[in-house]
Amino acid sequence: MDKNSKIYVAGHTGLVGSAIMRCLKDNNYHNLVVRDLEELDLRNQEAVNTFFKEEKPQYVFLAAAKVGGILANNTYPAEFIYDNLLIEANIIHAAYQNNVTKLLFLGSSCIYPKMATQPIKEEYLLNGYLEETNEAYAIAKITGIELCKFYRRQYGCDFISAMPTNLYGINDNFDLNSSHVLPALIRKFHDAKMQGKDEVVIWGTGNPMREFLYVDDLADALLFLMLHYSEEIHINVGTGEDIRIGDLALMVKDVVGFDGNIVNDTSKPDGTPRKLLDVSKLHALGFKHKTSLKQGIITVYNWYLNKQ
Ligand code: GFB
Repeated sequence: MDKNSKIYVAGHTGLVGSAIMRCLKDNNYHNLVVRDLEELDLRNQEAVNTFFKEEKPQYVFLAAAKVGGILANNTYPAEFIYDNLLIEANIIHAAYQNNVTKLLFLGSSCIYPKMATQPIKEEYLLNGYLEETNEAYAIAKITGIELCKFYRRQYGCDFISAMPTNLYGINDNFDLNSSHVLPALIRKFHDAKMQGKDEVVIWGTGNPMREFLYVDDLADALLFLMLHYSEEIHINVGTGEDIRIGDLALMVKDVVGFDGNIVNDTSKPDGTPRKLLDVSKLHALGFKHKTSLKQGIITVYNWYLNKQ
């Protein structure tokens, strides 16, 4: 991929897609192709085919997806599986038909079995049952990985898959019903501070462990993989460190400057107990994340404050 290559970023307004756009621009890739949701419905096969035929992108970052936190995944499983299957199948097939040089598909750490040995190696895919709260999303994402694998095997396409851990960053979704835990905590502690409340409710027991990667570090990793990785097996992208949700809440509380109590709502699900990725493969290739969790939360909170 050179600086003039025509690059399509699918999902360019989302958390991940917008970080990829920043990263590509910062690295002087200027021939970028994007389409807003209203212009191109990626679930529509004909529309996707027409777009690829007209634009003929050489490289594709497939960051478009229907995503959400634990409650959204659990509440709308049909939408999560249907939308994601269509988006992936349409883009990957069109990329094959239009001779895309290389495509990078984005999955998620929830593709691994609920009780996977920790830290989770790439090879553990499909060796156990999935976590129920995000099974629909996981099945769709596993299908995306398999599509890349089989299009590589049968047609020789250079399609690769990256599995990011839980992500956070600017342009995240802060809606309390559909967001992931980190933006939800930022908003909850901020609102409680502003409204002078004396407690903040967090979901579940606070005991699950999660690994968090700052989205601009992910984008750097994706560019690195686009340039240097070309294998059939997907590759994990994370920090290799995790934290208890209860301790994450304390960290966000501290950054926001809220001095009340934290209360647990155990009627809400915990989800998978732990999903720490084994990132030794990525590290061996020469990539390591830069942003500490505390620094990342400070950056996102400042961005959130400016947006208010
Ligand atoms: O980030 P989150 O929604 O996703 O939740 P998952 C992580 C943990 O934080 C769970 C707890 O144990 C939640 O119960 N939590 C505590 C909260 N307070 C809150 C809150 O206010 N909001 C939210 N959202 N959680 C998702 C999957 O799982 O992770 C997706 O459903 C995807 O498919 C994504 O893989 C990365 O890590 O549990």
